[in-house]
Amino acid sequence: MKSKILMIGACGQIGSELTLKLRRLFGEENVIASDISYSNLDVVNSGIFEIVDAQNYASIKVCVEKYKIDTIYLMAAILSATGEKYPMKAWDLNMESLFHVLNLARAKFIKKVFWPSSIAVFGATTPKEFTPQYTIMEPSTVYGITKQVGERWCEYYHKKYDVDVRSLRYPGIISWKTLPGGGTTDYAVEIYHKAITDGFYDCFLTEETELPMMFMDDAIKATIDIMTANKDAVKIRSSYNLAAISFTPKELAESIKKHIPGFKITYTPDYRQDIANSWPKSINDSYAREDWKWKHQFNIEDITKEMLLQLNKKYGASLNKSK
Ligand code: AKB
Repeated sequence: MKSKILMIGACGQIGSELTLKLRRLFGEENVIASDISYSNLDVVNSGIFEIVDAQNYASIKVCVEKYKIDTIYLMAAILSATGEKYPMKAWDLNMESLFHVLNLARAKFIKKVFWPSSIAVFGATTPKEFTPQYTIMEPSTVYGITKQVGERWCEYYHKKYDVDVRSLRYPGIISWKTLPGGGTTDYAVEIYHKAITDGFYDCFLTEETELPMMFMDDAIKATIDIMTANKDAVKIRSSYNLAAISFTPKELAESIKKHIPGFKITYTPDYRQDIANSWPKSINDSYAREDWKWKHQFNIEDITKEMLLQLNKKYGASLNKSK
């Protein structure tokens, strides 16, 4: 029997692409998308969609029972930059939603959970280069604190209640379909949009701020790989380090200039600089590579080529439409 999946936060940056991919793989009738509003029409119109409030246990449970869900991907979250503006909101959403889903699994309403963690679990005292899986973790953002605490709870529910919860520490994710919202790594998406629409980008991080990044296709692949791996292969039940590439805003701008020679970039660091300064520059993800054979595909040049190609089509199409 095919698994019945509920995506919570299906209109967001990762949730939307994950929903569409899972629908292609497992059939649209087996992937129920949900969010607090109808904010992504591709997701809403490509299968079953329900309004679900991730902070309301009953709202999730009704949906689980209605569709006989056995697997939940919990993609709703407030990210690092927004979390610093609304700390209590970030704490409440990120923690309450996780407890609701873990408790549904503990009570055996569902069998499997995916919950995303982040490089934000690391902090200023963590070794910055090739950050190991097990190391000092003193996150300085509310978002990072929720992710670190969440990891501890995931491992606890796995050990104490045999909950099959799987998790990845995502780096910054680069995609062209849906915009990210409220993160520190968002510059690496905005830059491509601005390169096409304005030929210019004012970056909110300094030119030498190196951060771990990944193309969306790789992030989706990693997520589906860990969720379809044999239970025994998933040895880490807090969250796996996950890596692809690392670069600075200057290096990213250089790769864009190869395609748009006139592209200009300036740097006006804001409050997000402190967040970025506290995060690793690069990640050692050898456990993921060993345990469930993770391998990334896209390097910076591949990403730039694909982003510019797809966004050119997108903006070309919308310009034509407005004519
Ligand atoms: C953010 O910048 O907050 C996120 C993340 C790295 O988790 N993209």
